[in-house]
Amino acid sequence: GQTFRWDDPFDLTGRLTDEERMVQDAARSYAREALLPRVVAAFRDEVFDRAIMTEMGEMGFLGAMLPEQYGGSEASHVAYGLIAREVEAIDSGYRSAMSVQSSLAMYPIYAFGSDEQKAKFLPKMAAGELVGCFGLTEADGGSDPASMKTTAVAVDGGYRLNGGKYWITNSPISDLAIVWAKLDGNIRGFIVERDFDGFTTGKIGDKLSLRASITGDIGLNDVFVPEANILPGVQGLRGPFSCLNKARFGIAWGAMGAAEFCFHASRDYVAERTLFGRPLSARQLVQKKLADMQTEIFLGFEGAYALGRLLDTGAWVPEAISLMKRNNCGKALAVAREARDMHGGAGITGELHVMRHAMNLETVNTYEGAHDVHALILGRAITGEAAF
Ligand code: TGC
Ligand code: FAD
Repeated sequence: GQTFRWDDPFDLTGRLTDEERMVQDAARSYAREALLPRVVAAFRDEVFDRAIMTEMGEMGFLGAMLPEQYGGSEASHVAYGLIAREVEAIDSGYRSAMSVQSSLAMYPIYAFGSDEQKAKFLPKMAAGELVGCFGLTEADGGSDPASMKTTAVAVDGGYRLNGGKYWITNSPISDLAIVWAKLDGNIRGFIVERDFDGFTTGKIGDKLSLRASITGDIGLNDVFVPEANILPGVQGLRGPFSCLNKARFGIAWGAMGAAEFCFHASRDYVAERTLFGRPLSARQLVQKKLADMQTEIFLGFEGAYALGRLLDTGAWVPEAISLMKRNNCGKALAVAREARDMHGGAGITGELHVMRHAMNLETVNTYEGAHDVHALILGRAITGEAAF
């Protein structure tokens, strides 16, 4: 007969393809051997090591779902999710770097770019040689991107861009930015390259969350973008939202990867910690907390897995992504906070990681559509009334 596996109760591993298992093993080894040893200092010092992009490129993690011609391996959505799970088990900021490159910078070029744009940028981005960022959010209200003020005006040979973006992952280290701007009132995507005049990026400091990820702004002061750099294949909010669909799906896996780390850490900690003559693990209250964590984490993975299979076959809808992004981020944040509590005072230290996960997940619960914004997306689908 089968035995209950506390760390894989629904045999998720057994339902992966051989290829997906290989990707998972590679991502797990890389994350534990290369990322875990540097994360405590990176978070403390608020630095992102640019070399990580090159390493992830070598590992084949960047744009993994794209065809080989563009540096990918036609990995499944589930494989992409598994990479996010393993990387975010170490730090949400490292997963951010991967998601932005794959889903928010490479994907729009792949889905909406010209053949020339794909050939010029994608292989180098897959290798981590070029870093991309995604500029949708502006300072006046991230939840409402339709209200953006950044504009593009058609000029001889191209466009002039004016405006600015705020809260942009990787912008200070990026070689190119996918900038969404209004051209005659219509949202269009532009590939803005580092050396274009009038393009500036500044670092946002003093974050108390996602400190191992670099976040910045984008300034666009009369930036000339040649005709060759507009994304020809899409108009309107469907452009940026198509990228967000992919990234939000990955976050549904990643957030649960962070929660899973916290669950394992808590289980280990309570087994070691003896109080009132017995280990904490022998206490009912503690066991209930572990059971609650396990339940939320593995239900979250099941949902993410089901969604991944739907994405692979094309039978998905954006609302299902909102449901999983919202649920898994909210639940992961609750698990990380509980883990911090179960570690007592030691839970606040950097070396035990759990409080860093909780702090990071505050951002993860907000970006890519805040928790309540996804509730409103679902609410609109349930009732037919838009309540934004
Ligand atoms: P709405 O009327 O709902 O839609 C406008 C047009 O867009 C289409 N659309 C979608 N297409 C594809 N996929 C989706 N998920 C789509 N959602 C909407 C829609 O069909 C429509 O097309 P058309 O042709 O009819 O015009 O637009 P709205 O303005 O009412 O939007 C409402 C709302 C709140 C749902 C939306 O604005 C929203 O999702 N807000 C949240 C913003 C957000 O997620 N920002 C993320 C910024 S990037 C980021 O955070 C990166 S962090 C990365 C990291 O570090 O990991
Ligand atoms: P607001 O939109 O001002 O929301 C504030 C609060 O109001 C939230 O609780 C929200 O749920 C709530 N709210 C909003 N609308 C309603 C409503 N109608 N009814 C009730 N409540 C509502 N953006 C990018 O474009 N690219 C990036 O790479 C990127 N990286 C990021 C990295 C970090 C570290 C962070 C913190 C953010 C990043 N973002 C990025 C921006 C992110 O997507 C936004 O922060 C997010 O969309 C929320 O926007 P906001 O911060 O302006 O909050």
